[in-house]
Amino acid sequence: MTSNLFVVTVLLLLSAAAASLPCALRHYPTGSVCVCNVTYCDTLELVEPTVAGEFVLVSSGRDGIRFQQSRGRFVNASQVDFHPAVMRARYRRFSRSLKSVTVELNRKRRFQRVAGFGGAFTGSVSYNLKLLKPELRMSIYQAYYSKKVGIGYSFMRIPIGGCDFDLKPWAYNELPINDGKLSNFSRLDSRDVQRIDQIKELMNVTGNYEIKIMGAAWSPPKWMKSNNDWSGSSRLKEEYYQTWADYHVKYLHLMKAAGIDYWAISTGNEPMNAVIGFLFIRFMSLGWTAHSQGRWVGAHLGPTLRNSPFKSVKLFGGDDQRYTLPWWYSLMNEGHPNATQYLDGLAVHWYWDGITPPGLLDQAANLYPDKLLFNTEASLGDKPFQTHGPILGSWDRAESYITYIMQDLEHSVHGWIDWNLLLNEIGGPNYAKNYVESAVVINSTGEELYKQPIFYGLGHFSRFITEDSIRFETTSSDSGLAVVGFERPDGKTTLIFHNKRSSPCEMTVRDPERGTTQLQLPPKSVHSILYA
Ligand SMILES: *[C@@H]1O[C@H](CO)[C@@H](O)[C@H](O)[C@H]1NC(C)=O
Ligand SMILES: *[C@@H]1O[C@H](CO)[C@@H](O)[C@H](O)[C@H]1NC(C)=O
Ligand SMILES: *[C@@H]1O[C@H](CO)[C@@H](O)[C@H](O)[C@H]1NC(C)=O
Ligand SMILES: *[C@@H]1O[C@H](CO)[C@@H](O)[C@H](O)[C@H]1NC(C)=O
Ligand SMILES: *[C@@H]1O[C@H](CO)[C@@H](O)[C@H](O)[C@H]1NC(C)=O
Ligand SMILES: CC(=O)N[C@H]1CO[C@H](CO)[C@@H](O)[C@@H]1O
Repeated sequence: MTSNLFVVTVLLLLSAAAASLPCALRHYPTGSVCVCNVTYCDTLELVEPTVAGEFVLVSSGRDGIRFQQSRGRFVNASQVDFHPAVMRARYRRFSRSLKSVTVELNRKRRFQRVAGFGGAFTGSVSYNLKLLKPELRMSIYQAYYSKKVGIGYSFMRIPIGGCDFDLKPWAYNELPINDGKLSNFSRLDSRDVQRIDQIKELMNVTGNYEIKIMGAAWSPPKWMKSNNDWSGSSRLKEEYYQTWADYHVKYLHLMKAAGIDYWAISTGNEPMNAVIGFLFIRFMSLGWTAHSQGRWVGAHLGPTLRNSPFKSVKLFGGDDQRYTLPWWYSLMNEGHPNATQYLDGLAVHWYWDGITPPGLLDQAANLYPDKLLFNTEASLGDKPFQTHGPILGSWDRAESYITYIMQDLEHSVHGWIDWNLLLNEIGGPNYAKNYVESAVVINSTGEELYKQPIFYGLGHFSRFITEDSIRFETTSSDSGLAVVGFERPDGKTTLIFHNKRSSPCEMTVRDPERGTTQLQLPPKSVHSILYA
């Protein structure tokens, strides 16, 4: 299970200079995880290349490597610094199965500017963190949000009130009922207070005080809804349209007073759940048609937010599946001509991406070129025929993430936010038993954390594609090797490669500005290369 497959052909095979702590790999029948305990947790520490053409390569794969580093240098093809004979000797072991692939860069063809990556801090995440030994809590904060030793997340999604990842459904001002003035929404819930303490601890420990927080409500208190219930088919009662807008601004006020500033809110999580999904979705939801949500946003939420002290908080629409693109937004405007004008961004969820064409993302981006396009939720094990909850060490699940993150990046997406940062062994807690996978799993004893392959898959993007990186065109000569490329604001280039094959491949990268390099990629592996 060591990294034997991995050779850089460009001579300069320096020892990994950075003092990353390696993964403490543990094998389960279903795969391999990296174990963190109170005294140990692996890190990703990089010495970034500074000399033109020098690179650091970070690799993870099915066979057990995790963020393994090597270094090398691009050479000009004309210089022929590397000789095919040398390579052949090194690669003798693979000579029969080696597939040659060429990757070409075209920096002149440029696409979207990436904002960043993140995860969701649900009630269950907060609950799980509370179970952990303090040292492990610090490790998980670092693992996700440190830009020095972790995967450098910069976004965080937080439910406004409850969601399904909680011990029970909840909202503010559940009592008194029919209280249009929200007279009892004057303080935060104790669950918020706990979460705020944890977020402050996270910021303190990681030194990352710039985290951009996005809020989303799942459901108002039951009395605002047509069915007076948490789940099932529902709509917002017309007489509470303004109350529901005020509720959002009250929440922003109370969070600000507690020291947490929001970067954005959405118009509400998955509005279709309580319109078409209520037969199988058992957790708190509020149903909207696009038309009525347009009326609410155009006449209530939009003006209320823009006339409040939180006028610069961004507003994201949709927050639902890809198949709602782009028709949801045009129907919103039929509900109110100003509806989409209030939106700064379009939020989309991953769950049906497998059967919905990614071209819908580009259509939405073309129709609304000034709006941010974010994936705001994804988690595996949601379908009835799948294993719910974590599969420890599943590389297939990491590959699924890698595939869909790349697909989104190739189709106009600016930001990518994962679902729960941390779940327990069964993928919860979740009062609706809607258990799913998570990139990091806790042992409920609080003594260990398991970093799943998904965590590394995410990190290959989030750590390297820094804020304001611009995607440029890349092509691969083989469909088994996927690649995306970015020019970062610090002038460095990063490429992420995914060898989907069950065999190694020999890859030649041609960058017209830096030259050529050859790398060998193990079977089923993902790589980030960063060069000056
Ligand atoms: C913690 O993990 C490290 C590295 O795997 C190991 O050496 C150590 O024994 C572990 N400690 C405990 C208490 O399990
Ligand atoms: C206000 O809400 C709290 C729960 O947060 C509840 O205990 C209390 O009874 C409510 N007050 C009124 C007047 O309904
Ligand atoms: C931040 O950490 C320092 C020690 O590293 C501690 O003294 C301080 O109380 C912490 N602040 C918060 C808000 O947690
Ligand atoms: C739409 O917004 C404009 C200002 O941008 C305002 O003048 C107009 O009245 C609004 N339309 C409606 C129907 O509210
Ligand atoms: C969690 O820890 C307990 C106690 O050490 C152990 O028996 C159990 O196997 C651990 N769970 C996993 C998934 O390793
Ligand atoms: C590493 C190296 O020598 N790179 C050079 C390759 O050639 C291009 C253009 O011909 C130069 O710009 C690079 O500096």
